Amino acid sequence: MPRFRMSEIRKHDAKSTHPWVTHGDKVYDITEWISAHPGGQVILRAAGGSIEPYWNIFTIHKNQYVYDILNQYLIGYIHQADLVDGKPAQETIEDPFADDPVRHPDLITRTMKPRNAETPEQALSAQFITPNELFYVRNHMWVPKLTPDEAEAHILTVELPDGTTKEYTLRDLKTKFAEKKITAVLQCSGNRRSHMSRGSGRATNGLQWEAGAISNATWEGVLLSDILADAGFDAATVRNGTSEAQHVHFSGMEAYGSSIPIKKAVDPQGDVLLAYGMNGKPLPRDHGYPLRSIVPGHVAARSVKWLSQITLSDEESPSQWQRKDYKCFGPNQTKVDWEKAPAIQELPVQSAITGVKLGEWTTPSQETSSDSAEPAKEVALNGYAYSGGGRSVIRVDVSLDDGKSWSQANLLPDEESKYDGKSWSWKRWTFNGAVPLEAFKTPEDGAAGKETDDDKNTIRRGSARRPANESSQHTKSNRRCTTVAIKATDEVYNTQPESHAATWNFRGNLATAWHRVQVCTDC
Ligand code: MTE
Ligand code: MO
Repeated sequence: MPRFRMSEIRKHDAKSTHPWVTHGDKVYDITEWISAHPGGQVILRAAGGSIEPYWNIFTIHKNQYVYDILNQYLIGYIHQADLVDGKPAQETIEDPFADDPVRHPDLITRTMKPRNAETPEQALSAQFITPNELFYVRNHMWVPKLTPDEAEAHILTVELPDGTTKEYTLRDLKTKFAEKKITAVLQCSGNRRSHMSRGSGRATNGLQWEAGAISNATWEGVLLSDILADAGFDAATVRNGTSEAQHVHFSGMEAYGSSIPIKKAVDPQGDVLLAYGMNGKPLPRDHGYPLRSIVPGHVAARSVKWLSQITLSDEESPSQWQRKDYKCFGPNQTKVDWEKAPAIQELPVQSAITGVKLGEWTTPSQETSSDSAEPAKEVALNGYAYSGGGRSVIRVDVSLDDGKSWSQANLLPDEESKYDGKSWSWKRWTFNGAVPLEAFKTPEDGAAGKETDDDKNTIRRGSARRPANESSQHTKSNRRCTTVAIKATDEVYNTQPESHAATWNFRGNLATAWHRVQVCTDC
């Protein structure tokens, strides 16, 4: 069989009429395979070079039957001159993430390739609208790159159940349909997963997010229901039960995909957008430039970035992110039947503490103090609360003694963002209170050793001086802690579970137990 120089292989890229890929020192002509490839055109991303870095991302390919398929297309080998120890030289293998955009340094990086980063705590409750550059990033693969011209000409294909298709360029969407703005939260199903792992003492699979895999933005775009109607889909068939289509699939340019029920897509109060703008600017590349779906009230996995295809179908999306991920099981179930659990769509009620500040010791005044009157430590808390399905949060409860007694936080009067009675945004809350001295326990009392969600967020403030009237016994061990806890309730009175152990699932999805943070002070 012939041997090919790398310079020749490079010419058989995605634009060539005969795309090639390499694996090891073998060269394959994949022209015939593209139309049959289950992942579609995405295989072209590897054309002109090695397929291996992609298989490291889509590990499903590391399978004998995949090698067998590829072997049918073998046309030769890489030239000896381009091999080092029988393998292609490292620098000839392209990094799929080489084109990823530069990210704001304040984002908290969980993984670089693919890029996953959470919004820093200060930014979570500082503003109602998360700035674009601090909005959390959750990518399964690389970030597609389009020039502004390519973006305007970017084509969205809509396929109806009978197989007919209609194409829209981004320009069509922007100029031929009414623009709609929706302010909505996106929350990853893995938000607070690390709290579930620590709080339950059981490891979970997945990115160990803290409380920052959630953000709120104003999205500009067109209503999905308008586009479906234009493409020839009759929404009345959904209402009268004769619709063949039961699901709307969204496919991204890098092969990510998922789906939502057709009911949500055509619900006049559903507000599903095909968005090209974010907070008044074009979508940033990390967030789906030039087009993404925004499914308010649903898990963010359904808000598909770099959107290129919409398919109406009687079945859910066949993608692994629809069928083999983003589902929950019982705490005892570790070998699971994926088919049996529904895909997560609407989100449950969630809340988190994103800031803790300890203030001064306050001493009760002479008149009000009784014999037992004790000094207390001022504490200021803030955070967010959110519920899925458009259900607004009606109350946030705060406990300064780990759940024994509760008070209510103050919900900030942010823009209501109610759309036909639906609330798609988070609510920010603040709380000012005082922790009585007796609630602070020395670590020996057990408080500091107890599992809280936020061991690493433990607040240590040594600034406060010991109250003058405190007895000398406190001088020996001076670090004292208490656990503050919060929970939110939404408009249908759903609330958060007390323990992560009770909702633990091996994938660590939907970690919504009370957020508990240990607050320590040097008395
Ligand atoms: N869409 C594409 N095309 N690729 C992806 O990896 N990740 C999904 C969703 N849409 C993803 C995607 C997941 S799991 C989440 S949580 C959100 O995008 C994150 O959106 P963001 O990065 O804009 O915050
Ligand atoms: Mo996610």
